[in-house]
Parts: sequence; structure tokens; C-alpha cells
Amino acid sequence: PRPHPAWLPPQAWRPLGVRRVLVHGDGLLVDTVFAEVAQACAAHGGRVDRTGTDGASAVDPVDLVLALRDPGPLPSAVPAAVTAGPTPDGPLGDEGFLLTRVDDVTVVLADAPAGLLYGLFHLVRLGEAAHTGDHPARAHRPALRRRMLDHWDNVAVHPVMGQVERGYAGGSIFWRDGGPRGDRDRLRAYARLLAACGVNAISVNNVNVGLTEARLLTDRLDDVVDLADLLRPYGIRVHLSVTFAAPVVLGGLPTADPLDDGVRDWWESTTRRVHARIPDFGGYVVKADSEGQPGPFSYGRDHADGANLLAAALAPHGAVVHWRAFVYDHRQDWRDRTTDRARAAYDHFAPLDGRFADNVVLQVKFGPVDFQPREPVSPVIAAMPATRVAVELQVTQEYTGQQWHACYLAPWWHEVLAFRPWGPAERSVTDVLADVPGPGPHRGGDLVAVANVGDDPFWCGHPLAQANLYAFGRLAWDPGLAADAILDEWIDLTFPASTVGDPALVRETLHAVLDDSWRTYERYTAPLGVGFMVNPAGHYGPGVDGYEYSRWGTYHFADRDGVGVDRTCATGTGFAGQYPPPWSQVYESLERCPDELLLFFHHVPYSHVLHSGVTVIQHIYDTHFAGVAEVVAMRDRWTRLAGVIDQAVYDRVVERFDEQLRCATEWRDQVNTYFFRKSGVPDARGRRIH
Ligand code: BDP
Repeated sequence: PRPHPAWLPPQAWRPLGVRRVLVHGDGLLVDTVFAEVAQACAAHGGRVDRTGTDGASAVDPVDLVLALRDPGPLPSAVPAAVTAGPTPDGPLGDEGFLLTRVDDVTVVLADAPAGLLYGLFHLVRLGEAAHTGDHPARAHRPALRRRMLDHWDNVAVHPVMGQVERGYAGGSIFWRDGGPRGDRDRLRAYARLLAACGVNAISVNNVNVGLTEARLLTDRLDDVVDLADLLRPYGIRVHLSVTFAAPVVLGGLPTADPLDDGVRDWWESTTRRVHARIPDFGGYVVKADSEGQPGPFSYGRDHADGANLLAAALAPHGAVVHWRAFVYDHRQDWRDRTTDRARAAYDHFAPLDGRFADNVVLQVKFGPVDFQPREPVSPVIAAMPATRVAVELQVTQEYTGQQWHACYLAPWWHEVLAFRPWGPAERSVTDVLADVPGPGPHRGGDLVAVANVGDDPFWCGHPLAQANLYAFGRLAWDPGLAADAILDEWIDLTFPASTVGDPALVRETLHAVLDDSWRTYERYTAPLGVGFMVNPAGHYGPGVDGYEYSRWGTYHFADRDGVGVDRTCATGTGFAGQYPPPWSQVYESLERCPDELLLFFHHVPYSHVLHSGVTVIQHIYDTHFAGVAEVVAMRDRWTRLAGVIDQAVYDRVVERFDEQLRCATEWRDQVNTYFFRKSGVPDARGRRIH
């Protein structure tokens, strides 16, 4: 079946009043721009012409020009006033564009084809506004150079994880039953959606690399070449997850020791072969010495040795290795309160700062543990001034309702990117990633996320989960964008006014349902940043003691007196000390620690009074009742869209809300009952708990 349109259905772009368009320039991505415009003109009227940069004659008059400035003269259709002035704020770069409107002509200029493509999609977002009035020249450039999705897709179906590890949208859109899925139209449509929100890199296989997946690097490379060819017209580069043991399992060598000459040669020649077939190949993603994956530790080497080995093989080709910092002991002794999984990434990697090659990108999960709905921002981001750092987000909703729950994550990601590790007057996480000058050679520019798309007809299982994918791309382009503004864009593109019964109602309803949905989710799940009260079988639904007596290092330590993890330096694991001041002091202090992270940093009695004025136990009860009430309100609200939007989308969301409410109720009842039984403290408001 054909997938349901997501943002940017063909009818989304109605260049009203535009009669003649000129596309000027050469190259694959300019071809894509031309084809997009031609399609819009075919649907809505208007005509498009194309001139090359070989000095071909101009076409006059036009309403819209999309032109590469370089090389050669611009067509005369570009008003002189546009070409006269300097570009605001310097060069446009590889992906930037300039947009202006003078004398009734809308002009998009770029210095490289990708810029023209992003300029086109910006026009689409602006809609009619791009073609009315005057617009002063404004340059647009991405804040971050690489905006990347990691697909945790298995080529062969994994006996436990299935086709997509932590995938909640059906099968993989790349792979099926051990080989390529081969739906080229679908892949083209996907590439188009990603380009329209700014994503420019994809890793196409799971970080837990099985043998079939490993072979994508060697004898199954053809399948990757094919994907790269499909994604390239939309400016997307392909990356591969590789296993550190590849020289052994694929190359037949006796060792994968990073300091062994034979191993180095193997990586060099293998990587050369990849680049010969995929000249713009982006590089490798590696999960090493983590959760059973092989790595340099087996040879007595460290992560810098391991990462630099692959970096050296990739460097001559302009490619990078994304080396994941998600390294911890997953066989901890749960009786030992002094060990702490939250400390692990910093303990492993901070001492290696300065030792990584220039084309190593250390890929750090946004929080110190594992994609929980609330965690402090990882201290690793501030700890490695001489290392290129990427932050990894999780668009796939592993711990946030698995695309059964409406949970718009952009407000959360916005908070993470805006966090200022050295205090309010200092640089933000975005600044660190985006190479804003500061002490130390900060270079970077990567935001990465685990993808949430599959072969589901609605792309993401939950149709509203598309907003997360869209928001990820937009935030990676411009981390300063507000979550509700991004949602507006997504609504306009996904439910174009011309296709819905009542556009104002659609907008109002989607905001009412999504704006606060992440906080709603937080309210009915694990309280106050304690995390992981989740069902260990699949991470969906409550499991109040699910991880409490296991080896995974994720505990809440609830007993009859209190709850929370003491991560202070004074009496706990010392994790708070991994932050620079002022945060080390803020988190260390019971008085100053923010409520939402209290149980991440402190073990407190149930009677502890929060900044909000209520006790911890009462907060737990109140937020769990409130969270469920909010889900009821969201579900009711949604029914106002019956008959207003596409019936299939409407029905799918109704089905999801029913499940969200069932599951949220279960969370509320189990969490509340659990803490009531532990603490013996009744609800001050007398509601039924047990
Ligand atoms: C965890 C997932 C697991 C992943 C791991 C990772 O549960 O499936 O393999 O992260 O990021 O959250 O490597």
C-alpha cells in the first residue's frame, strides 16, 4: 500500500500568484529542485524554465528565481538590487541560501546546489508569504553541519529485536528478511521528507551489528551503493554501522587489535573499496565495548586507539567515524550503592580528551544514562574541549511511549540544546556543538538521533510522531527554534489549509494535544527524574521494580523511608562532581537541585518538601492523577477533528489515544500503589490509590 503523505504532500506547495519560475544552475541537486518546481507547477499552474551556468540566456519576466550564483553570470531575471549588495553575514557556505523579494520577484540564491534545495523547502514552509510584499535579503545557514539519523535497522530479522531494534513503525524501510526492501519510491519519498526538514546524513544499519549487517561493508556493499544513489539527489550522505571485530569476522584475520599493522591495512583497503563505489560515503558509526559489542578493550587498548584506527582509514576520503560514548558495565552488582552507571561515559572518555583524531566525532547520548524522559544533560559534553562531540537524541520513542503515546519531544530537546553547562552567562550545548569560539579548540557541528520511521503507512506508527522527526531536523538546522513554532510549520505542511475542513481548528487542536504532551508523559511515568521504572521486557508500560534487582545499573532505591539515587560527592557516587560549577554545586545541594531532577541526584525521605511546596510522596500522587486526566483531555480534544481531517489519520490517532489512556492509567495505578505500600503515607486528598 502507498504510504500516507507526511509533511510536504505534493499539494503542500501552492505558489499562489507565481506564474513563471526560473531555476538556474547545474548539478544533481539542482535537477531535484527543478523537478520539485515542475511538479508543483503541473499541479497548480505556472511554468518553470531552466538555465545552466554556462551563460545560457535569461528568461523574462519571472516571479520566482532559484539560482546558483557561482560560477557564471546570474540571469537577468534577478533584479539588479539583489546582486549589488554583499551577502548578509558573510559567505553562504555549502548549504546556506539567501532569500529576498524585490520588485515582485522572489529570489533564492545559493553558492552550492544543496543550498538551493534547502532554499526551495524554505519557500514551501513560508507558503504564500514568500510571494507577497518585499523581503529584505536574509541569509540562512544551518547551525550544525551534520544533521544525522541513525537507523537501528537490522538487515536480517533479529530473534528478539525483530527487523528494527526499538522500532515502533513496522518493518524497516531499507531492509526486509535479510535483504534490501527495494521500495524505491518509498525511499525517494523518505529522502524528500528528510531534506525538507534539513537532515543530510543517515546511517542505514543498527549499531548492534550482526553478521549479515557487518557484511554491508564488504560483499553486500552493493546494497549500500543502491541506497546512497537513492538518497544522494536529496543531499543525504550514507553512513554505516560497523563492528569493531570486522577484520576477524569478515577479513579472516586472527585479531582486530587496533595497533596491529595487518588490522590497519585491512581497514584501509576495505574503506578504500567503499569509497570507490560511494565517493561521498559519510563514514562509520561504532558501538564498541558496550552491551556485548566487541571493542578495543579485548586487546588492552583504549577507545582513542580504537576510534583513531577507523579515523585513519576514513580520513583520506573526507569521512568521519562516529564513536559512541555509550560505554558502561551492564553487569553491575545491584547491591553495591557506590557503583553508578551515570558516571560511566565520563569516566571512560574524559581522560582521553585530546587524543582523538580530527575526524573522530564522539557521539554522546544527551543524558548520562539512557534516553529517559528526564535526565540531566550529559556531563561529557562539557568535559572534552579538545574533542569533536555530537549529541545523540532518540526520536524513536523507546522510553517515551513507543509511538502509541502522543509525546512531542521538541520542548525537551530544545531544553537540552539550550542548557548552559558552565552557567547562565556561558556557552550552551548548541554552542559547543556548533563550534562557537571559547576556551579550547571547539570543533563540531553534529546532531544525531535514532530514527523513528518504518514501513508503516503513517511512517511512524503514530501519525503525530512525525512531528518529532520533523522537529529533530529543524532543531539541528536551527537549535534556537521554539518547539511550538516548529509544530506550526509541521501542521501547515502536513495538513495544508486547502486539504482540511477547518484549518484553525486543526492548528488549535494539535497544539492543545501536543504542546505539553512530553510533560504529561513525564507526570504519569517515573517521578522526579528517577527513571527506569519501566517494564524490562520491551521498555513499554510500568515495571515498578523491573530493574531494581538486575545488573543493568538503573535503580530507584525506594524503601519504606525514601527514594532516589544519592549521586552527590559528599555521601553518594560522586556523579554530581562530573559537572563544572555552577551545576556541580547546584546538583550536589539538596536545597538547590531542581525538583524535576531531585531523585536523579538525591535519596530523600518521602516527607521531603519540594520547591513546589508539596512533599515528594504527595507530588508522586498528584502528578500521576494529573497526567492521566491530561490524557483524557487530549483524547477528548482530538475527537473535535472527526470529519475535519483525513479519516484514516483521524482513526489511527483515536486508536492510539485509547491505548495511551489504558497505559497511562496502568502507570498511575502501579506507581501510586507502589509508593503507597512502601511509604504507608496516604494521599492527602483522599483519592483511591490501592
Ligand atoms: C538502549 C536500547 C538498546 C540500544 C542501546 C544503544 O535499549 O536497544 O542498543 O540503547 O544505544 O536504549 O546502543
